[in-house]
Amino acid sequence: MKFINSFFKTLVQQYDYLIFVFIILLKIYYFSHLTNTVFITLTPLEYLNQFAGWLLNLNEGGQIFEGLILISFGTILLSTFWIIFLKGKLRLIAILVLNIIFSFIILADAVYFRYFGDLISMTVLSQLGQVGDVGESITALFRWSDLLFIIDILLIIPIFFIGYKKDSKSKNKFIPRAVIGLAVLFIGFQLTFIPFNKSMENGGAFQFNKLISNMRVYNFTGLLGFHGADIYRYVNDNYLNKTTYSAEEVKDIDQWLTNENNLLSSEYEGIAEGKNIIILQVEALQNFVINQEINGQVITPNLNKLTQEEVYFDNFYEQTALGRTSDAEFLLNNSLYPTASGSAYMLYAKNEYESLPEKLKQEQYNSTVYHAYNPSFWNRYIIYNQFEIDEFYSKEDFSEGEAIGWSLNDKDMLLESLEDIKSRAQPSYSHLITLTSHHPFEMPEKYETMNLEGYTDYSMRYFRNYINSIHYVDEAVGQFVDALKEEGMWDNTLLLIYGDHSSGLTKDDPAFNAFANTGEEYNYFIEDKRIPLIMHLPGNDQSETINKVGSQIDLAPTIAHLAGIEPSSYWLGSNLLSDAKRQATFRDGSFISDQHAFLAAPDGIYDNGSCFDRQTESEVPVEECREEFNTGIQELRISDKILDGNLIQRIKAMNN
Ligand code: GP9
Ligand code: MN
Repeated sequence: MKFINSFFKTLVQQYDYLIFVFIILLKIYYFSHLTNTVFITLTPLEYLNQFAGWLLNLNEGGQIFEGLILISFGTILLSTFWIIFLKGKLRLIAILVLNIIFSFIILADAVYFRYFGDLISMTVLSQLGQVGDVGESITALFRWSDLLFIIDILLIIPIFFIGYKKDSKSKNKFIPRAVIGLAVLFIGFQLTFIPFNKSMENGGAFQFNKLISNMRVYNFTGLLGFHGADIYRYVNDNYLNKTTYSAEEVKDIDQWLTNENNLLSSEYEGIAEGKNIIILQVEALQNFVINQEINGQVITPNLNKLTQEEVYFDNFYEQTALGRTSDAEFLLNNSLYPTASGSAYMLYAKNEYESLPEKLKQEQYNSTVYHAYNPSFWNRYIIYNQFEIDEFYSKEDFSEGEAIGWSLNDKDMLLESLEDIKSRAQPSYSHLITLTSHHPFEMPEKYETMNLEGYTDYSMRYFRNYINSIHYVDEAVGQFVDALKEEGMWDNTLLLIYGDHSSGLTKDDPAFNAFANTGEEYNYFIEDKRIPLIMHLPGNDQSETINKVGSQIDLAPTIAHLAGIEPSSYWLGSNLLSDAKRQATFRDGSFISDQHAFLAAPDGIYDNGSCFDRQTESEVPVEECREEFNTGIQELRISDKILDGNLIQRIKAMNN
């Protein structure tokens, strides 16, 4: 009885902690209100009802998992339960300090979000000062209403003083406090990890590990959970599990890089020297639609014309991994491989690089990326600084226009980009990244202009959408090329067009299979990765189709070759216009060369893979692929080490 008495007394004495938790929760709620990001959609009563049902096992509690209230609450308890063990002055100070820290984090995130549409991550903090010219405008981002994030700190001090005096009179027993403290820890743990694990199971694990953007992590961890996971990742990568590279090893890699650079010359060397360069990276453009008809209609008339009049690579492959579009960009910019998990854009955003734009800058080029989407997506606005890209013309810079799919339609996007390119000093380097043909390739009906009779089955919807969407994008490319000609820029521009990665149409898609002839394992493997590469070389009027294997990693060395500039020794690709021995190596160790195609087994064991002869398209003994496989694996390892150890910086420091 005595214990129960003192237990309840102690429980009542936790009112200050309760107020504190409630206030932080309110602030987090206010944050999601200001930023218009996910939070609970139920009214408080409905919520409590569902919550109780879930607790008592009466229902699945489906909706309580929507929004972030469970996990937001849980993460506060989890990070502050220890306050319950404190008493007196110490407790008061702890509450105040925690309140100040949390409020500051939430306020900083709110202000940062206003400008970048992103949360402050450890990456951002570790490169403060490089985030562009935001510094001066940060004060302009504050609003009076932001005071709500900190107002209580001033008001709360006197309240605590009253409470503190009262507390000090009563005897505060340890055991009841320990019981309450541990209970709070337990509840915090459950409220954090039950919803977290639930969303990990529901496809969240992929999102969480893929690291597309901070906001996607936030979407199921909540604000404090995001910071917790972010700090954990940072400490783990930089301290706990940091691989160290000895000076010896760094030297060896430097040596290897210098030896490996097989950049032979070609008749086109320097043909684009001092000319404007435009790189047109087309979302999900695969090669199987090029020079093809469906129901008697040409799918990509404009691209086809270019393949016939310009230099066209029909044995060219994409090498992206989980980083999708950003991996394609990464390959173009750095001629390094994407990472095996996550995305290089998120994981290595503060590394030193020797990018193509940086190399071009040394030859007086200015560089701009044009992409009508949120700058924080794929961490672009951060990593572009590392690539020394001068400007990022992103969503808010483009005019409103009609949106198709994810964003502004490609026709307007390309023409508006061209307007801007015209205003740039010469020579300029422009990387245009389209978006209309993004999965699931849906467009307003009026743009679905292809007659796709015979493909109306529901199971064929992606294929159908894809054909219509690519046809639309082809028109956009046609208009863009026409505009370049009208502006008199065509003869003075080096233009490259290629797809970023495959469309995601799979083996199980009957229409895709029949149309692209991908029924056999070998054919699917090739066709799934094959993308067109078209090059318009200024002042060249001979057309050519190049059948030698090439891949995205070869883009930067080739562009440098055409622009007549020295390639970086950190680039792993080689010049596509030369006879250099090449192979397209993929992230899992699979590869395609002129002689062989090797399909790595899911278990990663070499002998379980399949080796094909490209001439006969038939499977041959796996041994025949061994040598090229080893070459590929070696390159992947070097690339991974360069990223993991930030070795470009190390090597530069070493050689200085
Ligand atoms: C958005 C775009 C998304 O910026 O890059 O493309 P994805 O990576 O999903 O292909
Ligand atoms: Mn993409």
